[in-house]
Amino acid sequence: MFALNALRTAIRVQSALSPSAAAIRALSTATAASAGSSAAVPDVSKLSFNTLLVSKPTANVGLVTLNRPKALNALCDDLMSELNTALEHFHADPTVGAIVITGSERAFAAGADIKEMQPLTYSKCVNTNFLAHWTRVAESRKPILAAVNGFALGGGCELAMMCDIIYAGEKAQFGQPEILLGTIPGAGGTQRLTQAVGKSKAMEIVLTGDKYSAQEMERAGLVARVYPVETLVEEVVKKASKIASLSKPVVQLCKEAVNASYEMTLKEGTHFERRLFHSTFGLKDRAEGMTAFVEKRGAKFTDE
Ligand code: CO8
Repeated sequence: MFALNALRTAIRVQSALSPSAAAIRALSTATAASAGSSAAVPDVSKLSFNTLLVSKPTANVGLVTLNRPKALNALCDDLMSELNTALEHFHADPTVGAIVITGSERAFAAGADIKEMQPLTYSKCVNTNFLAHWTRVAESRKPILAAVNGFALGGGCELAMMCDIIYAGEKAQFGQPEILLGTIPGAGGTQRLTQAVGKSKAMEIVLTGDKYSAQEMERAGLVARVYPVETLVEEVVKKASKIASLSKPVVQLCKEAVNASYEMTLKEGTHFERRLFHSTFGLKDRAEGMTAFVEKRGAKFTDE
């Protein structure tokens, strides 16, 4: 069992600088170091954030823990900017093959920060293109797994849906309550949710603003698997570590092919899939995987 809490505490570095600035500075230093020498790996312990904890619970997994406990991890602009920075860090780290995003046992995230949004006007939203930089998670090349305990509401549910796989603790609650606030979902709650659970269920969720259990959302197809609350993060890190141990280019192609199903017709999608499948025959890892099977041994992938 991972000593996650001890690890999180140990890697949190307090800084007198503005945490975002400190994080960005540390990231640029780490990235520059890694560009200078292919052996240099950006050091996660150099990052410090206001609203997140970051760590590497295994050598090949990056873990981001949303950390605004008093606000139930409400997604403020600062948190989303820091999340982008943390993701950039893990993308720059070649040893990381998969990323896990989690929150606390009480809340994954209770939505976008309503107190921050309350004074916004239409012109401000349009002029600043509000939420435009909140979708970085969905653009990740590396697989991202959500480990959801507690509330995943509004933007919290949308953030989970931007991830590639959603795992839930058995007391997790999902919902899109924006309608109760006189607004509508703004980061995929009407789109990704409908793709995941179908029109009728998605309509019920967004039109009532009700909360739904992890078990119901697993049955509906939103959640891949439900775990006990206390072991959720550990189990998800194990899944992420397994994915990260496979061929990175093949994992990436696989993810790209699944995501293409959102955008393409069946004919286009299966054609795209077949072409990507053909392309794996240009990889050493494809030769190694099949040879290892024939020789009855474990495959040793080199990401080539
Ligand atoms: N924003 C800001 N603060 C919040 C939020 C939030 N979304 N949710 C909870 N908090 C704060 C509360 O204000 C409270 O703070 P304080 O103690 O200072 O008053 C603290 O967290 C604890 O909350 P409660 O006392 O309400 O705790 P309860 O256990 O009684 O209730 C609930 C928990 C049910 C989660 C309740 O807090 C709640 O209903 N929260 C709001 C949920 C919601 O409506 N979410 C949707 C927000 S709109 C949105 O997400 C738009 C998405 C846009 C795109 C986002 C892209 C990623």
